[in-house]
Amino acid sequence: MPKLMLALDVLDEFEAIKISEETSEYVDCIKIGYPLVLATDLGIVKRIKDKTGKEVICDFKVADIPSTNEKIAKLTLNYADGIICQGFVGPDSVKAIMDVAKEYNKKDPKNPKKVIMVTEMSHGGATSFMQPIANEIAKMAGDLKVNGIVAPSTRPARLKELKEIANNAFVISPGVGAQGGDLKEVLKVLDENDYVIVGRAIYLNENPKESAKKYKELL
Ligand code: 3DU
Repeated sequence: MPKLMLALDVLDEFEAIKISEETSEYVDCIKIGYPLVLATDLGIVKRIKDKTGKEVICDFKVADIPSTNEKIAKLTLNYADGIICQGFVGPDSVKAIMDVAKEYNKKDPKNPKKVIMVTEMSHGGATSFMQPIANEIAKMAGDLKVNGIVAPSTRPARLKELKEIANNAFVISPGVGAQGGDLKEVLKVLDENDYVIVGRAIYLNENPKESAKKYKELL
């Protein structure tokens, strides 16, 4: 049974806290990204963690040269439990982030920071440029031993292939709900170490708690 990761892409702090508290019974982890952080500030990560006690992952899809990736990772992991980066920028850029995570983990080994790398994205346009190189990116994820990869629930066959290639990395997978991914097919691929990401189908529902409960039960 994979876990449920809430993608909290709302643009208002009050709403973000309200939804994360209401759904926390059913949600295993919360993912926040540019929408919420730019609408508030990076401290929102800590405020959500304090209110819910959940792990918070920052989806910044970091994709820069190593020295800039390092700076972004230092600032982000000061608050967040994990960070999402792009793999297409190559191993040195990803390693720079992993090195920052290692430094934090030396100081606090009980709460290890997670580095999660995007392989192939879930939207249609990802088939143009990302899909042709995604298997190699997944192989790099396995070689580098990143903690996790992002792979698409909108393409269960690709999800399966990328998970197999990335080896020991857990998978966090967007695409179920608003993007139309078939949860039944996804559940044939993912296991208890993996996460199904659901955003709009929960936070835009008139009753986010009921929707989170429904997804938790379906998982
Ligand atoms: O489509 P939803 O509303 O369930 O949200 C999906 C989330 O996952 C959202 O935060 C989006 O930015 C993120 N995501 C993808 O949708 C696709 C990817 O390949 C990677 C991240």
